[in-house]
Amino acid sequence: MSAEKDLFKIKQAEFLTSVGIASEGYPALLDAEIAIVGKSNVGKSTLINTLCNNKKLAKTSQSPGKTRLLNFFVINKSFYLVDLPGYGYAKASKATQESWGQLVETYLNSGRVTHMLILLDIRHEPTAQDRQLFQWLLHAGIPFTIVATKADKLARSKQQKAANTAAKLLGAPPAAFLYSSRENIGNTELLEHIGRIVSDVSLSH
Ligand SMILES: Nc1nc2c(ncn2[C@@H]2O[C@H](COP(=O)(O)OP(=O)(O)O)[C@@H](O)[C@H]2O)c(=O)[nH]1
Ligand SMILES: [Mg+2]
Repeated sequence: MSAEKDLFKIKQAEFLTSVGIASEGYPALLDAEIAIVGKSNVGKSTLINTLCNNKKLAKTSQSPGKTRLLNFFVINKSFYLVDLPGYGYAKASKATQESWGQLVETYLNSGRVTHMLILLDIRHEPTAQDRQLFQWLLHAGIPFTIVATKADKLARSKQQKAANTAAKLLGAPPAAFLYSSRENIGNTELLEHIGRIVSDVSLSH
């Protein structure tokens, strides 16, 4: 068998449903569920669109803080990518921030999430909210991967060090994937990683 045949590919991606605080429940479980978190505007929706090679799949926004729902995308009819609502939007009201916390904390503790991709902007230190979310994740025992987004904003020679430093400042081991949707950095590596996560879960069932 050629190595190429073994490469993980996203052949099919479709939006299934959104879940908010007032929703009835989550969709039926699939083989795996990979949730994507990070503050507003870090590049969550763009990353999903780049991974799936479909610019219209997840709504991206110039004005941060608009998504208030968990958005479930079915990939290859076998697992979910879940776009979580962002946090840390300065103009959000206290009530909005509380409902965000309730939605996300309940979801993280639901036992559904196989793996989290934690997105950090490669240029910025993690915020207090990034660190709080990371603590929730540790508490819930969810395996995670740190992804440093917008790598194109730094010179190539500085990217990996800045990404690892961001992970370390979050309180995680100092290792992060580099990613840029704009310059196509790290997409192949992240796809491979997702392929491994999904096949590991399938093996353990
Ligand atoms: N330079 C750069 N900008 C990006 C990248 N990914 C996303 N953006 C921009 O960042 C903004 C927020 O992206 P979005 O995916 O909506 O972020 P979300 O709020 O985390 O879902 C948009 O203006 C995107 O065009 C990237 O890799 N490089
Ligand atoms: Mg978004």
